[in-house]
Amino acid sequence: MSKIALITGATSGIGEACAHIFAQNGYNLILVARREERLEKISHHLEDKYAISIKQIIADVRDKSTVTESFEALPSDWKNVDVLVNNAGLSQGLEPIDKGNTDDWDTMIDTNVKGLLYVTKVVSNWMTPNKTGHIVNIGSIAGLEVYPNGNVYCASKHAVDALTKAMRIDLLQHEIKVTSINPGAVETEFSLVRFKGDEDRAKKVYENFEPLIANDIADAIWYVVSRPKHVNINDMLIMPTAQATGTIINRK
Ligand code: NDP
Ligand code: 8X3
Repeated sequence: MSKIALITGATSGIGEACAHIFAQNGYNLILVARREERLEKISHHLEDKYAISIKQIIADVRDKSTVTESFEALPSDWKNVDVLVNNAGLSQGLEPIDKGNTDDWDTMIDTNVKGLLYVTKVVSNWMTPNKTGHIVNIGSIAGLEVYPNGNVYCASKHAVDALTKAMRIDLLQHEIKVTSINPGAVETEFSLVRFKGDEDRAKKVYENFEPLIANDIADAIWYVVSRPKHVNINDMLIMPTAQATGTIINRK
């Protein structure tokens, strides 16, 4: 029986790259995101290319009942999830705290923190009776330091860091591994989403230095999940060579 990975936010960037690398390594996949057409296209491509099976779940991770109902509706053999990649997440805006948009704050906290919790609640309950499983949370350099105007996004990723540590403690008795992967600048749709479709502003974020690409992170995630059972990588901070901190970048 092939192993199963459940990946949230699989329609773009890091989540999509993870779907590829797990598929390439023979995993069956449960892919979660909101954009149905994209998810379908990616799923069909991977099923054809790697002869694996995929279940698609169109869900907004912020919606607790949708997450619970759509996940629990999976056939029981699909609930033997070996790896959960809690990747769905986003930033909205880059403003000082007094100028921030409170709807953006809700979106970031509801997605990055509460969505991750709703998904983890369901999937960890599938893992515990099996006494095996690996939860990989996508944090950020923004979860380890705070940068100007990053306020609420940084707070949400600091929460992910705290939850990763908490999960590792609470799930220890169930032999479930928990890892956080904390990337620096990765060129994905992240900045386009942060700046609400402003392509010029998004492009500038990655100008004049070589950022990471989604596959760099997927590669690290694959390394982490493919260690022997007795080895857990607690966390990993992965930066572009040209980036020293959240804001110090060696641009040419
Ligand atoms: P992308 O914008 O390219 O991908 C984000 C993914 O998350 C999309 O597939 C999107 O799918 C999904 N998503 C967003 N909101 C929801 C939601 N409410 N419900 C379900 N799925 C959702 O960005 P990245 O790949 O860069 O981001 C992935 C993760 O990596 C995020 O947690 C981000 O914070 C983190 N990260 C990114 C860094 C970077 O520099 N890019 C650096 C450090 C961390 P859809 O819209 O179809 O729902
Ligand atoms: C994304 C990286 O530094 O742009 O988490 O916030 S950063």
